[in-house]
Amino acid sequence: MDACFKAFDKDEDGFLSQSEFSALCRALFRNERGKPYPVDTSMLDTIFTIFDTNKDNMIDKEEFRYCWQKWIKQVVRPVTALVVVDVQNDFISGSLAISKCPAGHNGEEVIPIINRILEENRFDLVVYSLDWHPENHVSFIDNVHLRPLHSTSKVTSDEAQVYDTVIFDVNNDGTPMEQKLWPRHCVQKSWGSELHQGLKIAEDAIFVYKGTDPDIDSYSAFWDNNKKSHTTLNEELSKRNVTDVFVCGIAYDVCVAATTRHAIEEGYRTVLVDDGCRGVCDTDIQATKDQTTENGGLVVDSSQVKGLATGRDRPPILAYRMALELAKNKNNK
Ligand code: VGL
Ligand code: ZN
Repeated sequence: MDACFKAFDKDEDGFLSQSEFSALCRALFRNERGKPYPVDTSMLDTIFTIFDTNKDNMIDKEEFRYCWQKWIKQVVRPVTALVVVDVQNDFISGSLAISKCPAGHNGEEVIPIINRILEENRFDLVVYSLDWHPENHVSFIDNVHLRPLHSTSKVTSDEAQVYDTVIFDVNNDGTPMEQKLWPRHCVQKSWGSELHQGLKIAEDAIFVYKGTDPDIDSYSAFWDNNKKSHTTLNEELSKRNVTDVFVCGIAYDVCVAATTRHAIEEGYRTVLVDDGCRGVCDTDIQATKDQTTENGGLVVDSSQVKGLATGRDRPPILAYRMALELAKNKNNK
């Protein structure tokens, strides 16, 4: 840390000026081959302002210590998790096989890609999420008669078709809840809910079960669709000090999309591995990529995972997002 400070304190005044700090950032933000990423100055200004806690336009040794401990260290050596979303039989060749959906994807194609990602990288944690529904789950088309619909539901129980969206009247008290209706799928302990047998299971991996409450669906591996109750995922990540979450799996525009969005919302540097996903509908898949990028995540090819996970490829956007996150947490304290 001291050596780094010294190296960039060119005028040796014991402070990093804005231009000295910018030089440090430009040295930091390089790809695997050492080529500097283009960085806009407004981004550098914002990062400088975040770490210049006392707003004297200089970063002193104490401010630098914080910057080093909470930011530079993580940018250079991230703590990584791979989240493999719902690579289960039902989505590949079972009752909700995505091959029958509009995009016509073959879910099985993620298997060799995810296996290769697991072979080529050493993640600090590997997580497999499983859609894990009870028999009476609210998302099953054949259960639509089990619960009252809201007066505003455009589709009635008798008319409802697979992939329609209905509005349930939660607790019959007038609280509306939208629900897309799916074929019965991923029933707990059934063949359809098992992970595909070709999928490599990493050592010390953990499994996260979602959609277990009969009355609420849960696309994300973090939160249910109403963001009321959470799985163990965030706790498992934070107890290992995970900084970077890589997401892949099925379905791209449903459970992968929701998991990626929540990973960003929870403050993780979030990387969506495009070719490690297969989905339902092309326009929704494109929207998932666009939203990920707009929210400060990264959409990459699996060949880029290694550079990112080892901290040798350091795109500015992930570091920038992390600095913003630090600022947010500071302000909330
Ligand atoms: C999923 C639809 C219903 C998914 C889960 O894993 O993407 N899709 N339940
Ligand atoms: Zn489901």
